[in-house]
Amino acid sequence: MPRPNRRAFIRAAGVLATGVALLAPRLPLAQGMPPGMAMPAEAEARAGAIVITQPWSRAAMRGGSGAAFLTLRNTGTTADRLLGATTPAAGKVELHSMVRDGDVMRMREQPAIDLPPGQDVVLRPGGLHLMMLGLAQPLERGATLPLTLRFEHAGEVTVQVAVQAAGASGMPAMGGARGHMH
Ligand SMILES: [Cu+2]
Repeated sequence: MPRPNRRAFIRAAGVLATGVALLAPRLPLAQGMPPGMAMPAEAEARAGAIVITQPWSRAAMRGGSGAAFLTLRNTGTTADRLLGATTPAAGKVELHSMVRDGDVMRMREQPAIDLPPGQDVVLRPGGLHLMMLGLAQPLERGATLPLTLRFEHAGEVTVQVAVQAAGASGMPAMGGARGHMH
């Protein structure tokens, strides 16, 4: 009877595909980013051993909330932590993670984001992000807003967050390898 075998094979292939899909988001950013990516000079900032790249957000309405995303690379040999952030564009900024609750993903505030030495920590849609609550102004596509990050050891640094379209899933140049974003 070839049928049950075939079914088992399809099931195994499905499990494998799910495994790959789960692993893919954990790849270091450098592997997911096409070479020659256009990046404004101010898009990379540094605080001590922490290098911050690709700060971006999505268009959002005044009074609402918005999420900011970026990559934190700890180039040092000791652990650090992101403790918080502030921006004049919002009343409050919280550190959020996404946790599965049954069939839905929910945001959960956390006190800090761990930055292990020698590693990239990527804040992105569906994962860790900086939640800007009570936007004092609308976030308009093409605009930038200052965001000051506070680290336990590296101190503070202000980055310029580039506002993308409301439904953006990344910086526009990332579309090169993953499909058109505009
Ligand atoms: Cu959130």
